[in-house]
Amino acid sequence: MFIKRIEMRELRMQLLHPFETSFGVTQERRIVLITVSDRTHTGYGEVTAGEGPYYSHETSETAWHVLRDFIIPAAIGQEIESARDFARFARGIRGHNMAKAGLETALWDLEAKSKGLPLWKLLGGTREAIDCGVSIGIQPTIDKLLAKIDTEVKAGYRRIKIKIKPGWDVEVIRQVREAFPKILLMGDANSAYTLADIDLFKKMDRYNVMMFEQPLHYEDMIDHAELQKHIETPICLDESIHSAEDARKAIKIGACRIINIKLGRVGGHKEVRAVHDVCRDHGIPVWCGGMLESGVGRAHNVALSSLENFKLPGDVSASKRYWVEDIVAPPVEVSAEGQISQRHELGIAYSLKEDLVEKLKVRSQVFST
Ligand code: OSB
Ligand code: MG
Repeated sequence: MFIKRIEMRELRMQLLHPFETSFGVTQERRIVLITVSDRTHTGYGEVTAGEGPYYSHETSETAWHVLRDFIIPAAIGQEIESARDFARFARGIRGHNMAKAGLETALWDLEAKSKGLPLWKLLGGTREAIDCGVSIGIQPTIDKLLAKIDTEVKAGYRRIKIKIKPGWDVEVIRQVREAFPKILLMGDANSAYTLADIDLFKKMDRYNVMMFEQPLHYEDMIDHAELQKHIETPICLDESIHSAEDARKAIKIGACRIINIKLGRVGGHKEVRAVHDVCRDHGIPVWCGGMLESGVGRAHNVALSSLENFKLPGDVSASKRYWVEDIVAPPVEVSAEGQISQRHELGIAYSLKEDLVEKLKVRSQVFST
């Protein structure tokens, strides 16, 4: 593949509903889309960084900078065999995994299209349909949360994740469990607690919660291993895992029993595969996390969720939960049974609505040979 042209576009997209976590509220997304072309085909990728440095240190702006000034200049005009060779263009760049994944994933889409394959097949996936869950943000009242859960359960979603934070935890979990005795329920704290909160986790341990996601510090493994010794509920790591090496270490010390894999956080499809394999080899199930993506990032998430060890429902849900109109056609849809079927078109298998993208675009930059 000859990297002939790369375009970065920043889009502004309004979420249908504000999304609140322990680290803040998101209403407007700044989405950086990457388009890469060789002489024949075009691949698409999405930078999943947030607007502010709250989930991680990266933002849409830092990703723009790192891509524009370091990654893209190293890639443009280069010939590569496979998207696996992307590492060459990021050599020496520490961190900034979401910036890297923006171009890396676009190259995978391009490679799949050049080879005449759907991306999920090129990645080695086997799941024709993936199980979907939803992530529900912190709500103004518990009644509003219960109503949202009811809507999502009726829509067919197979697992409900609620966001928790100090003051929105034990009582919320208790009431949700009382109202929905049978649902697969989990809580995501986005690093809002410390080991001083062990007793609170012991209280939440009673409600048959599927997992607590990233309860402690965003870089920690040691304290998570300690917390796991005191509770039955499995700990799932999100923020702390940036690579297969991180996953290996976390598993080794007992810091988690489940791992959430996010394409941006680990730097692209190649590392997703590596994290997936380490987890599989240790009997640790994984699931695909979400970052309030547009249809492009969502399509990549659908494809990677086809790998065998994605044994638990992910935060990959329908376009219509996020946007009035998604930028891909068709929109990503979830069946009444709570699944998304893999498509058989080439690459990410969803096409980009160019007119809509141009309308949402606030800036762009083209690099070409
Ligand atoms: O921690 O999983 C998270 C969204 C933004 C940042 C972090 C997280 C999330 C979600 C939303 O939980 C998942 C989604 O619906 O895309
Ligand atoms: Mg999370």
